[in-house]
This record gives sequence, structure tokens and C-alpha cells, in this order.
Amino acid sequence: MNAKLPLFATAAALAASVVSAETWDMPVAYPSHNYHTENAEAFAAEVGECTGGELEITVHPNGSLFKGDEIKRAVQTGDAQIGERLLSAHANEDALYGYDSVPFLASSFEASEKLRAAAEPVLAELMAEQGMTLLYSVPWPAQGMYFNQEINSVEEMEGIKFRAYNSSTARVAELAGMVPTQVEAAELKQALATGVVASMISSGSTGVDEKTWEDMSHFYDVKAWLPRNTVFANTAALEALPAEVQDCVRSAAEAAQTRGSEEAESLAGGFLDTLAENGMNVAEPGEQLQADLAEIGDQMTNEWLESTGDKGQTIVDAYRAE
Ligand code: PCA
Repeated sequence: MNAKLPLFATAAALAASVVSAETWDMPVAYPSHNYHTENAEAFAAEVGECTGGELEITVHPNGSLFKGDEIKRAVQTGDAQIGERLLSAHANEDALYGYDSVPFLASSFEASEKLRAAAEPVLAELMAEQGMTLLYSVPWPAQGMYFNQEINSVEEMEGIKFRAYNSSTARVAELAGMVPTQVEAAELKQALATGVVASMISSGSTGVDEKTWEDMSHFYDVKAWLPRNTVFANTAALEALPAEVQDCVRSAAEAAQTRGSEEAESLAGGFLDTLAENGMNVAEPGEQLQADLAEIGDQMTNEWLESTGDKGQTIVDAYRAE
């Protein structure tokens, strides 16, 4: 007898009409075991819980749904409802997106948090103009320089093939006489292994993700800046949700920002230990190298202030006033 079947179907239909779950795709560019991705998973779980399953967010790691450099556009156009992106990679579109990658402006976790808060109104406005709602951001550990040889000055970098992830990294390379190529993290291992690139600026976190000790020998802890991964939603998709669901998204975002930032700070030292344990030479930059990089940093700070005008200055003033 199949008497139960229609009954079951009715119950299912009823449940669906009560819950009517909305599902969102959340593309991210970094691997599933990276703390940014784990934090995004925890954010998605919290949204699910808070909304009683009314909004389900599926995180797609490692550029699997949209590649890193496609994520912002996907969210802007609504192909994805929410996403995580290293926004500084879009500084060529608007230099304000590079606020977190101005050399030596903010080189500690504490300073990075101050800079984030100072930049938030300007960044949120810029994103709103593009149909996106800023939700949260989490820093990477301070950026160091990776090479496959000892480096004591900028002069010694001449001609080295360099992996860039945004216009600041490309500009450092250019000013140092290196040859930059933009490579997303998901393609980095292959670019290193095949010799397309042989150096980079990044954190110990990405160094560990990509097992850089297999391809490079030296890490210099120059603490150039702490770039951030930013999570944002398509504004129309967000505003189509019931008010209490939107509240859940915003409160989970706030919690994710705090949790992710604490996680970054607590993991940072261990990443460098792991590089060293695997045979990399992890060191402070020498005096000459430090002085050379400071000079490049000054030039790039001026360039950034010139290209961002009043808005960039507003961010720097608010940051320094903190
Ligand atoms: N890792 C990311 C961005 C900054 C970082 O530490 C990357 O290298 O792609």
C-alpha cells in the first residue's frame, strides 16, 4: 500500500512553505583549511542557526565556483549572492580598494584593525555605489618577502621573477627592478614549481598553505602591510531577505570579523615556525634592505595619497587620530 506517500508529500510541502529556505553561494579564493575559509564556514553555520535554516550559505573554497579575480564581479552582478575577496586586488579599478596595502602604514594587527575602522565608511560607500554591501573583513598576517636566495638589498632583486597578487605587490616589484606576474593563490604552487615566478610578498599563512619551502629558501619578515580578505553581499539579494534574516547576516558578520582577526593573530607566529621547521631561512631584513624598502614605501604612500585624493587622506587622518 502506498497510502503513506501522499501524506508524506503533503508534510514535506508544508515544511517547505514554513521554512522556504533561501540558498546563497559564497565563493572564496583560498583553500578549505585556511583560517579565512574556516571562518567563512563558521559564519555560514551561524547564519543557518540564527535564521533557523531560512538562509543557507554554501562556501565554495579555492576559487572552485569563481576564480579569485572573478569573485567581486560575480557578487556585483548577482551571479553569487555573497563572496570573499582580497579587495586590494581591485585597486586598479579604484585606488581606495588598496587602503590595506600601503607599505608600512599599518604593520601590526592592532594597527590593521585601526586602519580597517578608519577606512570602513569610505569603503562601504564605494561598495554601495557598486551594488555591494560590506559585511566583514579579516587580516592576513604581516607580509614578508620570499626569495630563493639570500637578499640583503633591493639592488640584489634585479630581474627576479616575482608573483604579485595586487597592484601594491606589483609596484614594489617594479620599483625593485623585479619582473611581476599576477598569480592567484590557487595557481601559485604551479607557478612556483614551473619557474614562472621565484619570489613573492605574502604571509606565513600562504607560505604554509603552498609549502613554499619546496620552492624557495628565504623569508624576510619585513612586515610591509596586513592585507585583508573582505566579505560582501550583493545588496539587492541581501535586501530581498526578511529583516530578521538580514539581522542574522549582519550579526554573524560582526562575530566573524572578531573571531577571524583573533585567529589570524594567534596563528601568525606558528606559520613562521612551520616555515623554519621545514628548512626555510626565516629572518628579519638586514639594515640595507630595510632602508631600501622604506624608501620604496615612502614613494608608494605618496602615490596612493595622490591617486585617492581627499578620500585617501580622510582614511589616513582618521587612522592617525585613533
Ligand atoms: N596571502 C594571500 C594574500 C595575502 C596573503 O598573505 C595571497 O598570497 O594570495
